[in-house]
Amino acid sequence: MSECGFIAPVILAVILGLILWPDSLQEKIKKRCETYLEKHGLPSQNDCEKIWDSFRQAFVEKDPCEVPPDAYDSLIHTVSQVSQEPTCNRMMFWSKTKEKVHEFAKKCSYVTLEDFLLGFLLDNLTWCGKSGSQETFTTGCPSWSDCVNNPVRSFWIQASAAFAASACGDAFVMLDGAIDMPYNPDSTFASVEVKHFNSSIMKSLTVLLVTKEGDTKTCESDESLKHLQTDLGSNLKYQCKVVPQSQLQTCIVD
Ligand code: JS2
Repeated sequence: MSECGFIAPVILAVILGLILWPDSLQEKIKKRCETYLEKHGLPSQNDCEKIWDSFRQAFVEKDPCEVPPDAYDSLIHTVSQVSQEPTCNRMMFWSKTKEKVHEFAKKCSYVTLEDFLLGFLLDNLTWCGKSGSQETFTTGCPSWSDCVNNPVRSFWIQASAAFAASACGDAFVMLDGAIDMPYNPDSTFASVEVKHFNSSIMKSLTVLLVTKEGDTKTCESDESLKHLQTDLGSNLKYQCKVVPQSQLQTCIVD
């Protein structure tokens, strides 16, 4: 086969790939935005464009280690104008239980941050910008621990704070009963969310301590949960229930 005969199909494949596969960050986020609004029966108009612009301005043209959490305040405000579902008594936090909590929340009609538009848009994505560049990048970005004010870490801190501050009625948190410290002071749940609970709208927090066969940890025996109770203070009612992992599918956590 002549060289031309070989190159043409490759070029065609690349072009098709670019058209059929939304690989740019902007396309991914706009697609997620439209999917969410449609699923929740919300009018999209040009809201997804506004959301993209608010998101982009938080980190584009900035050193990827100089993006503080409040850089996302405009995005959080824009998203709150577009989609604000009252979900009192169904909000669920988590720590070290991401897969389990999302399966449980979906089956048992709870809502996590990732079920809200704000978390749904960016769950499992990586992004950053660069000084002096208008581009957005999804590779070569600082990891969670490379520097404190990186775009991804700052987003989840600010989004988690906003989610926690909006928690109303009875809220829940799924913690892992199989690890040494289910309530880890360095976790986002402990260091951000618990600190932003608002007892003027939130009444209680119930821990669902998920255990596997043979786990001996109980709500009463775990030292870290005593620290959670202290951190909650006296204005929020605290409850804790051991939930065998095998029971999660039944949605019965009483
Ligand atoms: C989601 C990400 C990503 O209550 C939960 C959520 O609201 C979350 O925002 O913060 C809590 C979980 O964080 P924590 O307690 O540090 O538990 P973990 O299992 O160590 O989760 C680490 C990831 C939390 C922040 N985060 N959240 N979707 O794509 C995502 N990426 C990161 N880094």
